[in-house]
Amino acid sequence: MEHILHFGLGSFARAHLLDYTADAGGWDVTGVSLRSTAIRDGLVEQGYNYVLCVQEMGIKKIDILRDVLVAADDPQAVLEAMAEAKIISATVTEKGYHLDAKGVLDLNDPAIASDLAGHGPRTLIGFLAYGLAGRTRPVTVMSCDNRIENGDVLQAAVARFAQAAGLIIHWDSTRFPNSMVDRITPATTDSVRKMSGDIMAVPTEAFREWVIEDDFAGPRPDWPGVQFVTDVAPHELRKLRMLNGAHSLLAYAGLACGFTYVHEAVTDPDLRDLVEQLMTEAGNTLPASVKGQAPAYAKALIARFENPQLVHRLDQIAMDGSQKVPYRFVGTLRAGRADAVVEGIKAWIAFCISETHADRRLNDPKASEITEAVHSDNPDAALLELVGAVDLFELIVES
Ligand code: CS2
Repeated sequence: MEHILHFGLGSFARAHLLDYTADAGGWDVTGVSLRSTAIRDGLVEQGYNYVLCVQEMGIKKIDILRDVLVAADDPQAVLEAMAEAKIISATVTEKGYHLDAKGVLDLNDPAIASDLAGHGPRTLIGFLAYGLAGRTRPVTVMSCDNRIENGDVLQAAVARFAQAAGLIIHWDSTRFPNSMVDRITPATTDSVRKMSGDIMAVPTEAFREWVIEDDFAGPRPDWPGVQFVTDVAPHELRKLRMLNGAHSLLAYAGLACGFTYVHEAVTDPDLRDLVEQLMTEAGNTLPASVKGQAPAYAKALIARFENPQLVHRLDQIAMDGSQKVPYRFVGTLRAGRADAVVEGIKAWIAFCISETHADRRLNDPKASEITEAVHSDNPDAALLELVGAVDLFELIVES
């Protein structure tokens, strides 16, 4: 049995990487939770097995998780597991990379500064830098997070950390493939737990997609249906600008209209028009190799969003906006005329302002900066500054 060490055992990884790997056969997975003990404690009771509740397909048992380590309890055990693994993968969400507004590792971020000072490590970046330092055996580090150039960004962050910490990494034997990941995975609910009889059950849709840069340092599972390509960028742009851009627009504009779920917001005629317009605008910015797929992709996305069985909360999508807005909206806007995307950014700004005025702290790693921006002399400009788009002030705010 070959082995993957995976950082971040949230629902998405359990519905995507683990599902594909279970289908491939011949590989198992050790999970690492960076801080929380909840997933380990929930899963250990059931031998690390859990079920996926796949819409239209039913219950699927996933039994390839071998162990769950909690990094905060025992960082040394994680570093030892890293030394053995041929593939180290990660889904720690956008904020787990600790990047600044320009997309560069923020050495002043408290968690990164603490890892650099040698207390820990506690972050994915710190673990990778210390765990890879001095290693000569080949290893593939595979980001499965939903962001542009996820592998390149992760490698750059680890390199910056290693340089600051004086660690030597043998880059020749280390690969960081980029990938595009997709499967809508709403947070689990009591009714899913009850229906499946598993307190750790993960609800997800039938659709799944994974495109990976064919750049591995060693063996990899034979994941069924995965596309291995030389350039993932066109697929990332298609997915992030169209699917995730539309999701974020529905979240901010939909919450403002009083909706709770994606399937409700997307059936509102005005929001539906706006979302279709955003997908058309985003599709127009795509590289030639995938541009032709955009209309059919948009149609398929609308059908996925309309699925009432998914029960996907808009407030789940609205969280961490400071991390998502840059590549879901701002990138599209820089690539071409996009009026519906402008509406999306305005809806995010309005969301930040109304939540702050209602005294609700945002679920966002930049929550304090957002509060400060909202209370500043020019909230629009200050908020745009946080997502690296203050130069687009006139286009966005004065349009
Ligand atoms: C969503 C994504 O929560 C969000 O921000 O837009 O998690 C989305 O469901 C996935 O990227 C789909 O693959």
